[in-house]
Amino acid sequence: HYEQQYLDLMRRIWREGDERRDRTGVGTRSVFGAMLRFDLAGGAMPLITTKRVYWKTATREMLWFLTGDTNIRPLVLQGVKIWNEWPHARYVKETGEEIALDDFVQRIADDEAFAARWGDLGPVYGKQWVDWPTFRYRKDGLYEKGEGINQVAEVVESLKANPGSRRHIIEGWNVAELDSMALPPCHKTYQFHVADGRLNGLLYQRSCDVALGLPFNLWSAALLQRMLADQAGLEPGEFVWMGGDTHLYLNHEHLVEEQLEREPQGHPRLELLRRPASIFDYRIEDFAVHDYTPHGPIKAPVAV
Ligand code: DHF
Ligand code: TMP
Repeated sequence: HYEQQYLDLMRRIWREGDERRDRTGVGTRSVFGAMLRFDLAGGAMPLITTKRVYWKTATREMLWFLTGDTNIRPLVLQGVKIWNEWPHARYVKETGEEIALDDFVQRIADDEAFAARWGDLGPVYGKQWVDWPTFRYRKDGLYEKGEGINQVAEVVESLKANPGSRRHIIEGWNVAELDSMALPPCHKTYQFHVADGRLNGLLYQRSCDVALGLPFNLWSAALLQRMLADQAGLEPGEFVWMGGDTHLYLNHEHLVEEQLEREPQGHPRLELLRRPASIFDYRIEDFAVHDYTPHGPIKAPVAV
């Protein structure tokens, strides 16, 4: 079963990973350099079945990236909670006001001006993907703001016009802007490759929370690959995931133990119900998952 790779990685990190303090203070066990490979032929997806993964939440996040937005308010209004902790932590730190997470999120939903001031994550994925800032050097030695670069649109074009290219890349790691981001990008580089009418994809993730982040990241990367294939008139090929610092948080022990007891079940498939005019026009209703009968959810705290 395709998911065995994920479970093997989890087991290996828990048994053999280097135990260390990390930025969050929670502590991790970590290995460096890991690879997973999945065949997406026939609509297969690397969706984890040994716990319930909220693929619609991850899909809404991907659609939000493609809008170029970096404010959590549109996610909050759809009930997507996965980015709430970071603006909340910044608010508490900068104002000294000890507001509870739920109350903060309610204010983001209710108060547009408050959300504009406090809901933004900085120039994270969405901004870099569809509006990578450019600056032109002028004769007088100053820089002038240029047009932003839409990397996603350019990849769709290059897949169609020049499929054999080795430059189909979407990059999130804008070195000059890292310190303005709530979190520097984890899933930072996507590369695509066309062979035999099939679209292959590769994600390089510099830092990976295997228990909470990775199930979302696998789904989302394969989803992006499917949308690109759909837009470029290609069949889905292979998806390769590569991790740098690949870790488990020490407070995820209960999850690791529970999940490694479970057996993968079934082979979920993703169906795209409609082909919109561009990659920026997909809606949540356009995605249907078949044959997903996962084990129950396993709750675990996210390290902020
Ligand atoms: N920080 C850390 N430490 N780990 C992460 O995985 C992470 N991911 C981020 C931002 N910062 C991060 C963005 N993605 C969850 C999943 C993905 C995600 C953030 C959080 C999460 O908490 N998942 C839970 C609940 C899902 C839900 O409530 O919808 C899960 O059980 O999958
Ligand atoms: P770091 O910036 O210190 O590496 O911390 C980021 C943490 O968030 C790390 O545990 C990896 C995790 N993460 C994912 O695994 N996937 C994601 O998509 C995101 C945004 C974060």
